[in-house]
Amino acid sequence: MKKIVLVLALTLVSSSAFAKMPIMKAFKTTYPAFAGTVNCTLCHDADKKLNAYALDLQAKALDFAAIESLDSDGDGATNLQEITAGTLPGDKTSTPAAVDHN
Ligand SMILES: [Ca+2]
Repeated sequence: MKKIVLVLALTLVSSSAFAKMPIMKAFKTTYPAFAGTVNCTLCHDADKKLNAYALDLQAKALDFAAIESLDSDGDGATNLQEITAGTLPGDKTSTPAAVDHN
């Protein structure tokens, strides 16, 4: 029974990691100047669910350019403004200083 649980756990971890890699690689290819700033929080919230940016990206078949002008998280900055500022386009608490409402 332990072997089955271990195999299932490894399979879930592996498939989850593989699911992330193409998006991370595509982001780094699309925005090479900002490749060093990307991590899992680009597309996932604290509960590891897809955030608003990821859902918009998914709706546009992973076409980053198609959602650059959107404000996925509704914080007043476009997704492209967030990417170039190094903030998170799917997290409304992460906002470029120029549009920081706090
Ligand atoms: Ca944001």
